[in-house]
Amino acid sequence: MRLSRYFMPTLREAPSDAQIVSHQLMLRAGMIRQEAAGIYAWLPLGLKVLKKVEQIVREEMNRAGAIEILMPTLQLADLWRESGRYDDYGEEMLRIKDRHERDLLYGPTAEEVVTEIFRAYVKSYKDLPKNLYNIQWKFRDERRPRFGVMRGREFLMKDAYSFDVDEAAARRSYNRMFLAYLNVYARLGLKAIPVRADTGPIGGDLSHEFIILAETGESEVFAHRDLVEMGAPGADIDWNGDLQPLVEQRTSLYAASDEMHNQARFEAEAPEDKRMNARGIEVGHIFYFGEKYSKPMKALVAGSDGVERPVHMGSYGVGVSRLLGGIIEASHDDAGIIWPDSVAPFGAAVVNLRPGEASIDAVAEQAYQALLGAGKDPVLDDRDDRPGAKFASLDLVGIPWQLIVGPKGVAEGVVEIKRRATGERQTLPLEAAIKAICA
Ligand code: 5CA
Repeated sequence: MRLSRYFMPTLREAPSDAQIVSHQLMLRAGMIRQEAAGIYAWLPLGLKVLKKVEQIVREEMNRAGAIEILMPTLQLADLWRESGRYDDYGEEMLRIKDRHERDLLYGPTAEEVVTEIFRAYVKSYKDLPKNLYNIQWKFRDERRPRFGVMRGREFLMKDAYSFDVDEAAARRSYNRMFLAYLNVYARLGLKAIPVRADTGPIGGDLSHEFIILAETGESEVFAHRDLVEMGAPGADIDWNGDLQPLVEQRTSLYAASDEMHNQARFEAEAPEDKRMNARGIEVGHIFYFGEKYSKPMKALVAGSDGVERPVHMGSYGVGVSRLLGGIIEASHDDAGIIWPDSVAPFGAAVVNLRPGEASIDAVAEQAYQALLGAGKDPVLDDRDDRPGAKFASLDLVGIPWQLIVGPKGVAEGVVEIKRRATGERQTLPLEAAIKAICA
């Protein structure tokens, strides 16, 4: 991609209504454009990062045995009448009528739809367990949409739904998602803390929220400090084995959202110097709710004894679009965003300081082709602009590497590389520079 032909509308100043740094930086970097309160268009750079985050979530879901489907954004009100949630959900639900006066809604979540799909096909315990997920836009008519993609009205969610024969099996499915979530956040460069959580309108009795620490976060957490440093389990655990010890290792340390917090228990379970009370961003929420939907919606499976019983379900949400804001809150400096390599919109930028000057263009093109061949997804900054302005915009949008090609270096047979995260610079022959970037 050549920046001279790209669409990256960066802004010098953030609009004054953007209160938190991630919202300001997403607007300034030309990632999103607000179309209505809490509703955004995704511009090229924002869309690229969104797709990368989505793909990491997808890979970790697949690894943990979940199967991808795609459910519609528009859902029939009648399904929600079956579960009893149509009237309960309140003003957050966007209700729509079609030309036949049928009641539809823009899905805020998909327990009803997935239960309808499941009950149409699965009848026996022999077909269990199953976990179906989708990555789809949701709509919640939030009273106070704010902080950009953090609390949108339209937002992208990964929602997975597990189906099991009984509670013990459902808890095994829950454990798989619990650990898969930790792997997702680790790949995004985030430290997420699983905390015991309230179940709200989804229902059920077992639930965890995954919180990343940030002062601007809307959630409050109380947790044992050691939990923050405890790493993710890693991709190579035995997903079909007993995961309970790995889960217990993490759930045995005190951690609760403010709704679930119990100060006396906190003080009994965590020594004073290990007690942390901080703000954070909820980037995932998982629930086990048993028969809450399967019973009223008659999603029944025959057990090994031939008796039909409601299937046991859980649901597992990741705020995919919210994660972009979360990553930026966790990783930025005064100059702009610092993307982790795993989700950066481009892997490296080749900065041509003299576009139009043949000898410089040739080296820049050679560098660009080499990075392209190495799968680094580079961008070529061939814009006719002051070097200072080019560097500032590349720092702002957070591309992890800059490879700078200018007249002085070309005369000496070298280029300069700069690592965005540390500001560290090296002057090297082109081949060594490519190697350093690809290491
Ligand atoms: N059905 C369940 C799980 S599949 C569910 O809807 N859970 S949820 O309500 O907790 O949402 C899942 C995740 O979506 C949250 O953890 C949060 O990260 C994200 N999310 C929720 N509301 C919004 C919003 N208004 N804007 C952006 N992200 C949101």
